Amino acid sequence: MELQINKAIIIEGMKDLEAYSDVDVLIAGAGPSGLTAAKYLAEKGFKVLIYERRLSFGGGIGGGGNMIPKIVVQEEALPIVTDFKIKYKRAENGLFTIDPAELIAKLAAGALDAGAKIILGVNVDDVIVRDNPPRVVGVLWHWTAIQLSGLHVDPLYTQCKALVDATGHDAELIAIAGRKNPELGIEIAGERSNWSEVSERVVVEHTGKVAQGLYVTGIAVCAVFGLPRMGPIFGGMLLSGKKLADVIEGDLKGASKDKGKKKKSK
Ligand code: 48F
Repeated sequence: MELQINKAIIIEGMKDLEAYSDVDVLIAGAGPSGLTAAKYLAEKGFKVLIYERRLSFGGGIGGGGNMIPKIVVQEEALPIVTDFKIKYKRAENGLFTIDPAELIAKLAAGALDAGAKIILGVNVDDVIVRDNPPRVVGVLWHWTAIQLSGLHVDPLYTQCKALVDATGHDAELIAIAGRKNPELGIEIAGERSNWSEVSERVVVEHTGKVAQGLYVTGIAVCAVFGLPRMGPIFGGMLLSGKKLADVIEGDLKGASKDKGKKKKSK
């Protein structure tokens, strides 16, 4: 039996790694924004992969508000909450509360049911770039266990048409891409102190493309554009993920139309 267990895991696991080494959209981070973007992108027919550093989903959801087990969303986010079949309860001043455990489970189930793939325990370390025009075309990744060990092990690659930084407060992938590749023209402004009402609006407005092939969603948007943070209100994270799916759809469909035109004119 042991050999059959081995064989099943190795063959099927390697098949997955090979099949997902080239995707339409690669999302770094399975927090609320990454999971939401993944569901809507997969529903639009794109091949979507999430790499998540931890062995669990949800990013900052699980801690609720300072470990009190509730998070908050506002009315504008309820259509998304309903799409994921998440239960909510009305609170005061146009706010609604949600159980963090339910939010984590249903965001992940929604992304997976829509066809997105999630691989846990993967740390996205760096980006692959090309010039003319300067653009991001993929990532370098390690198993998190290797990264934590400090061993000098070379990474592997995943190629993508769109790379999404959904890594949270530090926008760490965009920071690395910008620092190592000045030609991408990325400047990280740094997250500002809390102003929930403003932040929930501007985080969605600024969600989108940062450089050719590189996109940002979620709280990472605040670090990139110098916007205030918002605390344990999550509507903006969901709305940011959904908006990003529309932005990427427009860009990728536009790019494939341009390719079609070039082929015809040859
Ligand atoms: O931090 P996180 O939840 O980001 P988010 O989707 O949501 C932010 C809120 O949780 C909260 C807030 C607003 O309500 O202020 O903080 O923007 O999830 C980010 C996920 O990315 C993973 C990390 O483990 C977490 O699950 N992650 C971070 N860096 C990497 C990564 C990396 N380099 N490679 C892979 N995963």
